[in-house]
Formats: sequence, C-alpha cells, structure tokens
Amino acid sequence: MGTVEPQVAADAQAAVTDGFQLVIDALKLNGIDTIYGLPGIPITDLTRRAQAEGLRVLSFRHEQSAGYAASIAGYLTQKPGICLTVSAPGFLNGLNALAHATTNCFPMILVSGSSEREIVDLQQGDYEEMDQLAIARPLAKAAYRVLHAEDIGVGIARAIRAAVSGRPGGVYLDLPAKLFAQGIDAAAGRSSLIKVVDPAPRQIPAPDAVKRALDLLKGAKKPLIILGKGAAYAQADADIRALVEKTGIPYLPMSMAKGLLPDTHAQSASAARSYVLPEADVVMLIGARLNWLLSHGKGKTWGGKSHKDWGGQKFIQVDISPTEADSNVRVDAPVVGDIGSCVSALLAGIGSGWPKPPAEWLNAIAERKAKNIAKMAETLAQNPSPMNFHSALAVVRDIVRANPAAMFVNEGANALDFTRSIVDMFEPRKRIDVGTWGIMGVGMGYCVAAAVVTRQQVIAIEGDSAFGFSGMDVETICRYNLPVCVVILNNNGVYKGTDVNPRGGDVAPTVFVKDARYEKLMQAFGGVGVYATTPAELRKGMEDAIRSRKPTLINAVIDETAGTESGRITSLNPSAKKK
Ligand SMILES: Cc1ncc(C[n+]2csc(CCOP(=O)(O)OP(=O)(O)O)c2C)c(N)n1
Ligand SMILES: [Mg+2]
Repeated sequence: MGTVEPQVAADAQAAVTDGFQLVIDALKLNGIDTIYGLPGIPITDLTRRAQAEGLRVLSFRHEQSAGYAASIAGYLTQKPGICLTVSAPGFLNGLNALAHATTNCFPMILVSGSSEREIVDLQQGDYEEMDQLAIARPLAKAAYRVLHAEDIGVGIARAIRAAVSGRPGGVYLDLPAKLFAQGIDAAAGRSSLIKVVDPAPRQIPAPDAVKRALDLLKGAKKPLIILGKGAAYAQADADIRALVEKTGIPYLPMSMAKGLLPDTHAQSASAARSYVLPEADVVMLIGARLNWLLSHGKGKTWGGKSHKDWGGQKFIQVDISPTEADSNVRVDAPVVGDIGSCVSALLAGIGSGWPKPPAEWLNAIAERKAKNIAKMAETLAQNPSPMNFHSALAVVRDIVRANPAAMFVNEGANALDFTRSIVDMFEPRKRIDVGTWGIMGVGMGYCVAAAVVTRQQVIAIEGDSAFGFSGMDVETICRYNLPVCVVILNNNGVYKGTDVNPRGGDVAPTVFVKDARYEKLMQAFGGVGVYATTPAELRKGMEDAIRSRKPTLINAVIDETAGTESGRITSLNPSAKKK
C-alpha cells in the first residue's frame, strides 16, 4: 500500500490543473519562450513555475526595464514580448513601456497580477488596490481581464492576436490573484487552450491602389523613398532592397530603419536630408508616419513657406493602417496592407524596365552628399582634448563597421543625435533606440532583450542622463552574463554639464556630479569597468569587450561643453527667450 498511495496522489494531482499552469501552458503552446518581469505577490510562483517548465524568465531590477525589454523583443521577433509584473505599483512601473509599445507599434503584452475584484471595485482598500484594467485601456491597443481559469486560453489568444495583427501594439492582460490558484479539470483545461492560427494575417493591398502609386511614382522628376521602422519590423528586407535598387530612387532611412540597406549605399540620401525633403516632388513612405520626426510632412523642412505650409510634394504612403493616410497632409496614393505584401506587389508592378530617376536629381543629391560627407570626415579626423562627441563616435563608427552583426542600442540627446548621424548601420534591425517619443530609460532593458533574442554582441551608446534612468539594470546584464558593452558619453549632465544656477546654492537642474565614475557600477557586479578619456582608450575598451563578450561599461569622458540644448530638437523647446 505504501508504494501505491503516492501514485494515487500523483494521479489525482494530474487530473487537476490550475491558473498558474494554464497561463504557462498557453504561452508555451503559442511559442512564447521568454518572460521579462519582476516577481512579487501574486505572480512569484508564476515566475518560478514558468522557469521550471523551461521558459526563460529574466528578472529585472525595475519593471520599466523589463517592459522596455519586452517591447523591443516584440519588435525584433514579431512575437509579443511578455512583461510580467505585480499589481498596482509594479503594474504602473510597467505601464510606461506598454504605452511606448503602443506608440511605436511594437507587439507586447503586459501581464499584471491584480488584487481582488470584489474589494477593488468597492474600494475597500485591498493590498495594492487599483483598477488596473481601466488605467491600462487608453494606453494599450487592447486590454483584457480573465476571471476564470477556463478562460485563460481565450484571454491569451486574444492578447496575442491584438498585439501582432494589423498595426502591432501593446496589450494589457489583467490576471487577478484568485485566478492563479483556481483548480479545474486538467483535461478540460488542456482543451480550453488555443494555439493561435495565423496571428498576424497578411493584408494584401488592392491592385488599383498599387497601380495608382506606381503611376504617380513613374511621373516623378524628383522621387524619394522614406523607410520607417515599420519597414524594418516587416522583415521583408530583400524585397525592400530590391524595390529601392530596381527603381534607383534615393532613399532616407528613419532612425531604426538604418541598415535596412547599408548606410553606405550609393542611393542613401541621409547626408543630403535637408536638400531632398524640400526638393522631392513625389515621396513614397514605407512604414514611416508623417509625425513630428518628419516635421508632419509640412513646413520649411518640406519647402513650405512657413512652419504650417505644405510643400509641393505628392505622397504615396505604404502602411498597414488605413487611417494613417491624410493624418498630417494629403496622401495622394495610400497603399494599405502589410509592408511585405505591399512591397512585393509594388515590385511585381515595377517589372524590369523601370526608368531610373532623372540624372539631374541624382547628381544634385550626390553633389550635396559628397560635400557633407567630406565636411563630416574633417570633423571626425580631429582629435581634441578633452574628447568630444565626434572623436568618440569616430571610434564607435569603426567598431560597428567591423562588427556589423552587433546589436546597437542608443539613447540620450546629443548622445543620440550625433550617434545616429555618425555611426553607419549595415544590417536590418540592428539599431534600436528611443523611438517615436524620444524616451529615456530604454537602454538597459533593450540591451538585455537584444542579447537574449539575437545572441549577438550588444553595443549601447548612452548619454549619462539617459543611462541613469535604467542604470541599476547593469546588475541584470551581469547576472545573466550577457555580451553587452555599454558606452556612456559622459558630459556631466543633461545636454551638457556647464549650466550654472544664477542664485548659487544647488547646482543647475541639468548638471550632475562632475567626473562621476559610472564604470564602477559595472565593476560592483563583477563586470568590466573602463575609464576612457581618449579615443584610443575607448577603442581598446570596446575591442576588449567584444573579444571577451564580458559585460562591460566604458565611461567615456566627453568635453562637458560639447553638447547643445536638446540635441537636434532645440527648436521644440518653448524657450524663455522666445516671444
Ligand atoms: C522619460 C524621459 N524623461 C525625460 C526626457 C527629457 N530628456 C530628453 S534627452 C534627456 C537626457 C539628455 O542627456 P544625456 O542623456 O546625458 O544626453 P546628452 O545630450 O548629454 O548627450 C532628457 C532628460 C525624456 N526624453 N524622456
Ligand atoms: Mg549628458
């Protein structure tokens, strides 16, 4: 009997499953293998059991980093990145990333435990009481709550579909504490799960929309293509490159579309941006929105007389969302569908005999490009002391060129703008940065996800302020021993380190501790810390990091006078000096 009893107990156990198990089973069934999160009531056991079941559970020091990691994992994989948090405060810490994912069209699911509905709804003061679903809803593409274990399969299926289909975005999934411990019959539980079929169905563009776009493009004298991160997300790299090359049209990559074609490509017009935008007559946007990053498609940037005036361009907009067109200016030829299907339809329509754009247009761009590139080369060749953004980034540029497969993370103001224009990218989806909002704090979360998802070396170029938002998660990088090299372009502050408080006393709001030794933070957790005051020291530090694949933080000391207010978007500052 003694030997039979445990068997009976095991059978009885196996006949019942619970909410914890069903969540894990539903994720696994849908090919989700990684959770980015931070444990605590009520999800601690979920993290433990998920790990025991073979999911990779990456535990962070702050939910915000976990959330940013999940969001960028979604961007890189086209599968929803999962961020798992506790209730109220943990949920709120993850919410910024959820909103970021929605804004940037990254598929992500924020899964948060929550407190007892009966108590929360009567506002009786439960542990971490908060109506999380209501708070998440306006920031998410969709928000769901599951109350019964038998609905977990549906809840997770809906969350996955909402995150990745159409225009991707952030989804909130609310799982109350009571749900996890609910037991149900194991067989019934199993059959309640859904393996989502075709979660992001292709959306084929209408043939007449494709023809309209190509007719417009064919008549152009000064055509231009703008590639956005939607184009990078689509993973239609070969077709996008073929479209650009077969048409011979100059193109501009938006920040995260850099590398879709190598930045050194002859057709790249990046170095002549301020010439091509106002001059172009037909602009084809592929997975790029006419938001503030493109000056809303109007104003002086586009050749308009004042900041509200439209230029003379006609726009073709290739986008998954039918409501994107006309959001800022008239779009003459919207092509609605998923980028992959749209680009392949455009390619088919182009055939082989497509005429190259007029030589006059191409030559004018080439001329400007050559001039600007020569000017930049001159600046980069200087070796001032102290080191400035340019002399430091000349090193980073060389290192990235020698390691084109490395993932590249970038945040800051000057540290972002200078890096984006100086450091060329050579492969698609290598550059990940502050995105649509210009958000600070994505750095360490992005580093972790990039390393985990791609298994490549990660290089992060961080402003000292930007780094501070998520700096503690260098411990996470060390704990998982990830091949991440963080370079802090340290100019002692936000934009620069030279502001002065006219009244004396406290330092100015933009200024940090002088000569802060950020590299010691990495050393504290067993990583490598490097203090670099010259380009040669920076180069050696980066080369050693890449050779060893050890977590490394290089504190690159930059001239504290080198930056400008707000980097390249000074004009958006409501300055006290302006009337
Ligand atoms: C979450 C968030 N908070 C604040 C800001 C405002 N902001 C923009 S850039 C920046 C930091 C710039 O300093 P740093 O990262 O050191 O770059 P630098 O210009 O000095 O190179 C800040 C605080 C922001 N973009 N996002
Ligand atoms: Mg700074």
